[in-house]
Amino acid sequence: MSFRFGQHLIKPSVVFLKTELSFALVNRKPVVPGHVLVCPLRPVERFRDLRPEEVADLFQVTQRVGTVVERHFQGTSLTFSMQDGPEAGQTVKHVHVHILPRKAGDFHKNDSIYDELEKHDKEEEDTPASWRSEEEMAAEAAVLRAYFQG
Ligand code: AMW
Repeated sequence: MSFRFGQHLIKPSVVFLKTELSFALVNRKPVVPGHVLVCPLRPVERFRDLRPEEVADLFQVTQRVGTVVERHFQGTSLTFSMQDGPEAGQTVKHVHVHILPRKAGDFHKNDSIYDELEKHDKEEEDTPASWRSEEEMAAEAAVLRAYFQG
């Protein structure tokens, strides 16, 4: 079985957490190490389309995943971001929260991370050659999955 992420079919090997209403996957093109995504299982386009229980689950998963990726990738802070609609930079028409571990000095200007987020998956920049291999993504997902087991 695979997961739907907008127009993409996501293999279970790159998903590291699934709850009743949400799932978390590793990014094929992380802006920083540990840049992951949390999505509702139901493939709706906009945040306003979510039901209250989906919002609650999405944010609970976001909180749990943020804690894990900050620790695992030796961050000291987190950037959470949601691009909700095309004018906000959304490219995949399925609600998702970006979680990005942050460290001192990771960007020359702190808010440059938003410029990077805006352009990293735009057409000219987002060629298959710039994506990580499935093996690398599955290996990262396996390590993260272990934090949520037992
Ligand atoms: W958006 O610009 O819609 O806020 O963000 C889409 C995100 O999804 C980007 O970070 C992009 O790299 C990531 N992405 C797109 N397709 C896939 C995929 N098949 N597997 C993993 N990550 C993906």
